[in-house]
Formats: sequence, structure tokens, C-alpha cells
Amino acid sequence: TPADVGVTGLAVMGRNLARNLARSGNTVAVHNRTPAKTRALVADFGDEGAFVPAESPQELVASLKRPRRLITMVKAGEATDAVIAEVAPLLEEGDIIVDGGNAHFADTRRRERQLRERGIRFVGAGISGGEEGALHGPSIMPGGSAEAYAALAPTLEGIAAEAADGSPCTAHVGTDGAGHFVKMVHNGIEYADMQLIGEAFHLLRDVAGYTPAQIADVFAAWNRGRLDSYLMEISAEVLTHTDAETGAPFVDVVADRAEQKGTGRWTVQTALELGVPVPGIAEAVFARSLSGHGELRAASAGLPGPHAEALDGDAAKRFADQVEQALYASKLASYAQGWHMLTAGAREYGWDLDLGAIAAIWRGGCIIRAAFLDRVRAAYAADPGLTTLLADAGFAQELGRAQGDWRSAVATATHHGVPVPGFAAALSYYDTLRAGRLPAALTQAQRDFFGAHTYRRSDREGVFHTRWGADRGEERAD
Ligand code: 2AM
Repeated sequence: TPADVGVTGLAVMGRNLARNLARSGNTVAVHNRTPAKTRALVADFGDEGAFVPAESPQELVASLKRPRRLITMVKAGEATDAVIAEVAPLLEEGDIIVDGGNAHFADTRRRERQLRERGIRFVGAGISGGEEGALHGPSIMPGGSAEAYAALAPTLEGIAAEAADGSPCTAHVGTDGAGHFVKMVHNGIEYADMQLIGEAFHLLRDVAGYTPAQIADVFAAWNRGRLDSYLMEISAEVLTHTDAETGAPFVDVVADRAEQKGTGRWTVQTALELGVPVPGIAEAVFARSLSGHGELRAASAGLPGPHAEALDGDAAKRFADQVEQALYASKLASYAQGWHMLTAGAREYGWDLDLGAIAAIWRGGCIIRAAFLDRVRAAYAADPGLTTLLADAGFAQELGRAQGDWRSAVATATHHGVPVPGFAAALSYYDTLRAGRLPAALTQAQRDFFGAHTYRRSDREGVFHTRWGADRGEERAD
């Protein structure tokens, strides 16, 4: 029987996605450059559903129902181009290639354009949820034409995670690179979430003096409230884990140098190009980077810090409550930055992004899945033109209640010498946006002084220059 869908690239993500497809009732053609992986998949999991192993790209393409639907799950970059170059000549007009890898959205835009010229429909689909998600239900963010999505919808909806209300965590995101762009922003938000949780941990450890096991209890309690999220849940789990070899808390044994595969960096690079301030995401990327600079840390280890005693008893408990407020408010700020970026990307690339629908498909399956995302969905449902999440009435009210504790947490962190780049950057973002006047006025004056870059006035229209080196008279410069 002809296969419903094909998967090429059977490393762990591809293999699990193929299994998920087969378990959902699809006949799945499977292929890998190295055929041993194809055979291993069928040998190990062949009883889970209908697999059609293919030893060559020709065999793979020949085994598919038309219009053919082929998902590539190979490494982003050159490998993806190589696979496309290999299979595209074998395909016919109307066939669909889905790239489920972690491609940069600019590559996806280029590939979509090139394949469209040849009549092949290309769908760049962001897939989040890791290995487990791929197998049991990821969040899927497909870009490409609406018609291509329509041909994929039943299949993708059948394997995606389900949100609490039963709706599938996938939807057509927008044309060409929109899916991979949205996935990139997801990952940027993920970096920020992880950094903020890390800062909360650091504060509870060093300021409140809690043990990892105690912090696990605090996180588990937070996870029952408004901070309910997958990342909160696994953080609590990790903190209960003891290293088998040493008997020490696992978190104390792991080297404290964070690595990154680069999607957070892409988010920040793209944000800079779009002119979108994403300080929370940028601080998260920088914090990982800084942690890895062992030579800087070693050279700085002797620098003086403050003398501050860890809090105890009730003071520690009160502080933990402040940290919860700081974490929640900071999280809100970084989500606001992520959504600002979605708005700007949509404008720049001509995507009709549904900002609420994106929140909806992140409610399940993906790494940042959280109850909170239903609030984001609701905020955009109530006002699709919302300029910033912070201005949503419900969120604004929560920020109003949190801000006192948020400030106290950041002040206490500073007093104790605990770095909180995420909390502090988020608070500065908040204070910048709500400020009546900003020192940008002085920046403009400086620029006019040294470079005659001109300025505008807040009291009337026009562009002006002051003759700083002469009589300091003002002239029109427009
Ligand atoms: P392999 O098992 O033959 O190495 C992740 O690396 C997946 O991408 C693997 O399934 C790998 O196949 C595949 N892959 C990497 N580079 C590739 C290429 N240039 N062509 C085809 N598949 C490739």
C-alpha cells in the first residue's frame, strides 16, 4: 500500500515523529541516509504501526501517495539543503516537503521561494517538545501556503499535543518562514524562562539559605499556582535528584557552565535587525555565555562582594514570596518582548500572524508550555490589536500588585551580591515603558552637540539643531 506520509532523517527526533505518525494510524514511509537506522526503527518499533522502509530517496518517493507529503528531519543547514537537492528532482508538481528541523527562518524563506518556482510546496514547520514531544505530541508551528497546510492539517493535528481544552497544538502560522520564525521566538522565550527560574533558584539558595530539596518544594508549590509550567515542574524534579556517585544534590555536581545550540542567539540577532528590544532574552543568552567564560570568572574570583547574612525563618519565607512575584512579573515582561518580536516580524515579512493562536498552540507540547499561555491567548482574543501584553488589563493589574515585591527582590539580590540580570532587565523594561520622561532627551542633546545629529522638541513639530560651538542659538534643520 502507498504510504500516507514519509519521514527522512531518523535520528531521535525523526524516529520519534515517525513512530508518532504510525501510532496515529498513518502508513509511514521511513528513510535515512544510513540505512541501518531505517532497519533499526522497523525492527524495534515495527509493531507500533505501519512502516514502509525505503533504502533510497527514489524508493522513498515512489512509496508515497500523491500529492506526496515528505517530512525531512535532518540537521539544519547544509544537510537540509542536501536532502532537498536530492529529493526535489524526484517530486512532482503539488508535492509537499515539510522541514521539521530547526532551520533559520531566512533559510526557510529561501527554500520556499526556490521550491515554489518548481511547483513544489515547502512547509517550514517549527517543532518543539524534544524527544518526548516528538513521540507523544509536540507543538507544531507550520509555515508555508495555506493550501499546503490544508493538505497536512489532519495529519499534523493528529500527532500534535492537545491543549487542556482539547484543541490541537498546531495551526497554520503564516507563509514561507513564519513557522520557523515563530519557533525561534519560542526558543528565545524559553531561554528567558530558564534564566529567570535559575535566578529564583540562586536567590532562594544564597539569600534565603534554602537547600535544593527545600527549593524543590517551593518550586512545586509555585507550579500549583500561576507559574504552573513544564519548566517549573522539571526544575522542581531536578532539585529533588541526588547524585548517585557522591550523594550530593545533583544540581551541586553539574558544572555551572551553560551551553547553547544557537537558537537564542538567532532570536537576539533577529531582534536587533528588526529593532525590537528583547533585553530579557538577550540577558538570558549573555548569562549562558558569561557562565562559560571560565577564564574571566577565575580572574575575577577574588573581587570583593558585600557582606550579607542569609535570611532566616520568617524573613526567608517572606523573601521567597517576593521572588515568586519577581519571577512572575519578569516572565510577563519577557513574554511581552517575545510578542513584540512576533508583531514586528509579521510586519517586516508580511505574515498575517494570529498572536492569540500562537499562544494557543504553545499551551501544550512545547518546552514553554504553561497555563499562563491561555492567559496570553485570552488577552489577544479580547484585543487583537494589543500593543503590548503589559497593557492587557488583567496583566497590568497583576504587575501593579507584583511591582513592590519585584523591586524588593531585585534590591535584596543586589544587596547580597547575587546576579539577577533577568529580573533586573525585566524590571528596567517595565520602568522604561511606564516612565513619563526618559533620559533619551539627554542622549539626543549629546548627539546634536558632538555630531549635529539634530533633535525634535516635545513642544512643537520640526527638526532642530543648536549651534553648540557658537552662540547656542537654535535653528530649524528640516
Ligand atoms: P545519518 O544517520 O546518515 O547520519 C541527524 O543528523 C539526521 O540527519 C541523521 O538521520 C542523519 O543521517 C541525517 N543527515 C545528516 N546529514 C545529512 C545529509 N547530508 N544528507 C542526508 N541526511 C543527513
